Amino acid sequence: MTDLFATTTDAQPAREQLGEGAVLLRGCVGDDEQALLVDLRTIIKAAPFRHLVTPGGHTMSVAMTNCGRVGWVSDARGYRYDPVDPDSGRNWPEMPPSLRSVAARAAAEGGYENFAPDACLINRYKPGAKMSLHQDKDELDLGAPIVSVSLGLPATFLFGGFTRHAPQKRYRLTHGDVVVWGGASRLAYHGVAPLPEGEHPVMGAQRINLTFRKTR
Ligand code: MD3
Ligand code: FE
Repeated sequence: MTDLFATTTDAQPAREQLGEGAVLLRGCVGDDEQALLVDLRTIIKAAPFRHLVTPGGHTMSVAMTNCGRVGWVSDARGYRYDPVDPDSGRNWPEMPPSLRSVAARAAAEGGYENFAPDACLINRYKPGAKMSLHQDKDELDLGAPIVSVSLGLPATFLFGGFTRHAPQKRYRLTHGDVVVWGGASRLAYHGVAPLPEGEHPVMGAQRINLTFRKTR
């Protein structure tokens, strides 16, 4: 029945197909949020966020760290997955069960049973930070999806095609949203628009994005 007292438009659906093999699971973090945030804090203490430099010499506006067997790094030599954090000389922090289970649960809901990521790239956006249009193709197993978890301030995600100049669709990703990027979408160009100013009740003035990857 129509709600005569409704003051807002309908909530977004819990599940939305963004493209072939790409599914947005809104609020999929759910009850795992508290444990995930506690473990995230521990990871960030052991491997603090840093601004990587691209092979072209540009410092990224997004700050990054990693957990898992390997982490994504960028420097003058190029992009690669490396078991060692170059800032500490130690291995990256392990991927805790709280993170692993959110990724596995989302992957399964997206149609990928037994998703076993060995890397989790953690991106931190402060207002103004953005991620330019790119493809993720440094992973050897392109048959596995990438699972992304959004926390904190909402961002506009740009979802393009298979060439840099294909038209882009825009999606708003908010706290607790998870996207499973598999199939044909795995090699789509994508990026994030500059993060607007704001204050999130749980995360403060930032957005943190986790991307779970199977690199080999
Ligand atoms: C679509 N991160 O770390 S997550 C990245 O919000 C990255 O920090 C963005 O792009 C962020 O590489 C977007 C969503 C995402 C991640 C990987 C994808 C979308 C993707 C791989 C293929 C297609
Ligand atoms: Fe990406």
